[in-house]
Amino acid sequence: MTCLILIDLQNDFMPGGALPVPNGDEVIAVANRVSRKFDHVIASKDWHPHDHLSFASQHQGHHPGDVIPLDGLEQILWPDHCVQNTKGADFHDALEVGCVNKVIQKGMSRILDSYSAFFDNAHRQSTGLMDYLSSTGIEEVHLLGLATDYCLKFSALDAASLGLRTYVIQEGCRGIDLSAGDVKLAWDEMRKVGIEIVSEDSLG
Ligand code: VGL
Ligand code: ZN
Repeated sequence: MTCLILIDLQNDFMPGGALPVPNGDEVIAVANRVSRKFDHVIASKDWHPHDHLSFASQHQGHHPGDVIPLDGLEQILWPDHCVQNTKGADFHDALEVGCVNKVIQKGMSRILDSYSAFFDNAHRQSTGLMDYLSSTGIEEVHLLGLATDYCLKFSALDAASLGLRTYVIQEGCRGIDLSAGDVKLAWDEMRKVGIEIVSEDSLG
């Protein structure tokens, strides 16, 4: 069974959103074209409470981009984004959600961020995605989405370390590059652990 995982194709990560990924909207057309080629499509949603502690607004004197210790981990502070049940947390309007078989929410625990669609950043809690894949008989995943250097990368790294054959569809990803070079490093990190970076054209 072939499976595509769409990472965080939500309004707040699009140009004009709260945490815009440059050209993030360009991947929607890729997602729509590619979704038809897979047996099974899963979409993740960053899904934060309004007072999530990854938000700079929750920490007096801090600004987006600052890094603080949070519950034993280094946390990058972000603008408020993807608050549960807001327009910013909705999928982009042009995403063909009819193709999506399953939605996975992440980042609900106030104190812990969750870049990966599999586990929170401390690897304490699973989102249920791996159980879902196992019970559906899925052993191989293709991923695309936002952002290359955060949620996409950590989802792909977890997929590979869980023993799934993992492919990332290059044209379907855009990154933030908070520090110049982050996106390139993310691609290198993924390749190093055996993740295959593929182009849309190579899909059957
Ligand atoms: C993301 C930063 C904060 C992402 C989510 O989807 O890549 N990045 N929350
Ligand atoms: Zn987030």
